[in-house]
Amino acid sequence: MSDGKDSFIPVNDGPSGPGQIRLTKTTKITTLSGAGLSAESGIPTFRGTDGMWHNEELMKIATPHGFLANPQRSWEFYNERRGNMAKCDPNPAHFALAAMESAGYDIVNVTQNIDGLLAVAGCKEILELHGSVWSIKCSNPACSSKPYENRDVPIVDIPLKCDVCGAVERPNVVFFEEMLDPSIVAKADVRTKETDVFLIIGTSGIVYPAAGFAQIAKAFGAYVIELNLEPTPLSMISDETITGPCGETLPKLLSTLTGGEVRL
Ligand code: BV8
Repeated sequence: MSDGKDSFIPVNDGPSGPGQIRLTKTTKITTLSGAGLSAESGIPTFRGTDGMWHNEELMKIATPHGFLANPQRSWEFYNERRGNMAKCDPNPAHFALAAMESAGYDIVNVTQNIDGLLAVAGCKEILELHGSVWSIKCSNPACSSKPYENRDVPIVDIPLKCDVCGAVERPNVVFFEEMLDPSIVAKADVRTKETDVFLIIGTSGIVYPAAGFAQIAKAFGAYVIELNLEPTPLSMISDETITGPCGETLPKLLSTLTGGEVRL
């Protein structure tokens, strides 16, 4: 936690709905976002009715062994997602977060999303817990090659092969059963523990260690606000839950909490 009381001003006691605290320029704000942040941009979520992870086969593909067992099939899956994401633009929720940053608020966006839309909207302080679908890396952990950006849609000669060691290349995302990048986790951990206000935006809150950052924020005294279409396991630790599409609710919330300074 930073300097405590004067970093944000509770307007009244007890959760009574949005707009009861005021964000100042010394308030440390951190967001934890999931697929719901990009849903209104046209990117499907994972666990909604037509969600990808309901498809056993796709769930298997997004694991290290699943990828290596069938790199061709895996690349077809990621090519399709890259193709869809390339057609999608940031929505008002992404732009509201970028507007906070450009207005001089101290905000860091921790995201599970791999679509890169926060950066497209203009956010600079971003921690991509699960990597980026636009980054490619060699699948051989012993290889000296470095990840690189590739925005081709589609990537034609799949599966890509590493120029250095010849192994297949893969999307630089965190598959299930894979460790997250420890340097990114460490940055998110330090930030979460000093945060005054923690916004949980559009995540089902069931994937760990990502969802755990909400619990850490709460345990370290942050004021937690969840924005979602429906309750999640993180609702019970939230001081406020705001129901509705975040493309509408987030700009309204940030405008209220900044006394109208940040308005989309
Ligand atoms: C790890 C990148 C240590 C790839 C993703 C058994 C064996 C091994 C591991 C585990 C296990 N059991 C549990 C685990 C841990 C596992 C995990 O948490 N599993 C879950 C499913 C239970 N975690 C891991 O494996 C992590 N690594 O633990 O390493 C380890 C190592 C070895 C062995 C054991 C442990 C790695 C997790 C990262 C996986 N990678 N994606 C890719 O995308 O292709 S996960 C995937 O889920 C995405 O990253 C996604 O972001 C993430 C979370 O989902 P959400 O973003 O929340 O999306 P979802 O659809 O679920 O929800 C959307 C929400 O938005 C909903 O609530 C909806 O209501 C809301 N919404 C929709 N529209 C809107 C909205 N809200 C507001 N406005 C709207 N318009």
